[in-house]
This record gives sequence, structure tokens and C-alpha cells, in this order.
Amino acid sequence: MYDEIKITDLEVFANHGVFPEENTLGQKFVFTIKLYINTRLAGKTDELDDSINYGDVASFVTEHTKTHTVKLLEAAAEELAEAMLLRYEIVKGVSVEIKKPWAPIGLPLREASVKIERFWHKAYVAIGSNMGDKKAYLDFGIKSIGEIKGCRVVKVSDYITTEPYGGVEQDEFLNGALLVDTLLSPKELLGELQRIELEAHRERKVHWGPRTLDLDIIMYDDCIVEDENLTIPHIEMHKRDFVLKPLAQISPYLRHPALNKTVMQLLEELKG
Ligand code: A4P
Ligand code: MG
Repeated sequence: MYDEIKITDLEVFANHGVFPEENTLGQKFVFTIKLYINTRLAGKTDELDDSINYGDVASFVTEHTKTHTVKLLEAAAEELAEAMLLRYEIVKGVSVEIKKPWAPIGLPLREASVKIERFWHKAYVAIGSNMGDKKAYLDFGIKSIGEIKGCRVVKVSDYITTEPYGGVEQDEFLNGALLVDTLLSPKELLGELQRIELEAHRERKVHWGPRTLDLDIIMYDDCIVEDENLTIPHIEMHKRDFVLKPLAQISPYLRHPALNKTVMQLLEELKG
């Protein structure tokens, strides 16, 4: 799907390790890095500015590894993958393989290694408020999401005023939708959204009742999640015009992975 820029077997002398002597004496680590990007533009323009300088990547990997000592190869790979995805805007994903030649376990192995792949994901978040200064709560929610490490707010719909849905007698809502590029897993994102709801003084008293700030994950890539605490796509999204209308404004052709219909189609069907 993506093109690949690859650095093979870059050697870095660093101090990662579980054993104290590893942290002081140091040892050799060998990196194989793949950056998943679209190289079409650079292929056409022949300009380095339209791609990524693999010399810069190699320096960054070296510098980062020398300055971020951890115990596990898993942690070294995770931190490095995240740092590269945050640093290089056009990179969609990375593969990081770290090999430790002659890992000190007292047995004659050639090397131990860890390899991970990490990607930016697309999450759609519905936002709503029907208490106090509703606009200020929505603004606060969006600003806070933008401040999460590993989240970028890419699109924000207009805010629309909507009648309360769900049978509870309450004030009208202000609703919106946003597209967020994220490095977080669905569960991690839910945790962050709930933290932000709490910061907005949200108290969970009445189910479907009044709230200062409600942040729901509507979709996450093409994922279907059915956990105890998390259902994606949002279980009621196709029944709610206060979700579909703002969503249609930012991504009309977004397709529900289970119903196999676009947001526009779902909205048309709901209108009947
Ligand atoms: N949960 C499961 N899946 C998700 C998901 N995809 N995103 C769980 C977010 N949370 C998800 O939510 C209850 C539990 O749902 C969470 O603990 C989470 O683990 P909550 O926000 O704590 O409680 P709630 O909001 O009272 O219930 P719920 O079901 O989230 O209500 P909704 O669906 O948010 O609906 N009318 C208008 N016009 N506009 C509105 O925005 N909102 C509601 C609330 C009712 N009527 C409305 C509006
Ligand atoms: Mg909710």
C-alpha cells in the first residue's frame, strides 16, 4: 500500500539493558528501520524536500538511542517508533527492528531482536454538550484532544444545535464531530477522552442525561471493536442525526465497516 524507505543494520553503541553493567558499559545495537510513505511526489519532482532524508533518519535514530536509555528492547523500539512518527510529518507508519548481537544470557546465541510496526490511525470523535457554556465546553474538548501526545485534530465540523435524543427531559445539545489522526489504540484513546470529560467536570449521573462534555469514538480506521467497555463503530451512530450531520460535513464518503454504507447514505436513510 505504501512505498518504503529502508535503513538496514545501522549500528549504535548504547546503554539499554536489564542488567546494571549493560547500562554502564554499553553495547552494540543494530537497527533496521522502514518508513512507510508515499514517494510518488518526490519521484516526480526529484526534490528531497518532498521526501525524507535517510541520512537525517539515521542520525536521529543514533541520537535518540544514545539519549533514551531503557531496560527492554520493546521499550526502545516503541519510543523510537513514536518519536519518528511525531518527527516526520509525511510518514504514515514505521517498522523498527532492534537486534542485540550476542545478548548476554550466558548461552551461545547470535542475536536477540524485537520488531514492531506502528501507524497513524484515523479516529472520528463525536462531541456534545447540553449544560452551561456549551460552546466553551466543545472548544475545550477539541483543544484538549489536540494536546494529547500522539493526536492531531485534522478536521472539525460546525457546531449544530440539536433536540435531545433518548427520552430524557433535558436542555437542547450542541454537537459536532472531528477527525483525529492518532497513534493511540482505541482503548488508550477512550481513556484520554474520559480524562478530558472529567476535566470538564462531567459527572455520570443519569444515563443519556445532561452532560457538560461527552466525547464518543464513532469510528477508528475500519476497525470493529466489541469489548465490554468499548464498541466501535459507535453502536447508535446510524440512528443519530446529531452524529451523522456533523460527520457528513467533514467526511461524507466515510464508510461504516459493518453496514457498508457511507455517512451520507446513513443520513439519507435516517431522514427517511
Ligand atoms: N463506550 C462504549 N463504546 C464507546 C465509544 N465508542 N465511545 C462506553 C465512547 N464510549 C463508549 O458512556 C458509557 C460508557 O460507554 C463508557 O463508560 C464507555 O466505556 P458515558 O459517556 O459514560 O455515559 P453516557 O454518555 O450517559 O452513555 P452513552 O451511551 O455514552 O450515551 P451517549 O451515547 O453518549 O448518548 N441527544 C442529542 N441531541 N445530542 C447528544 O449528544 N447524547 C446522548 C448521550 C443522549 N442524547 C443526545 C446526545
Ligand atoms: Mg458517551
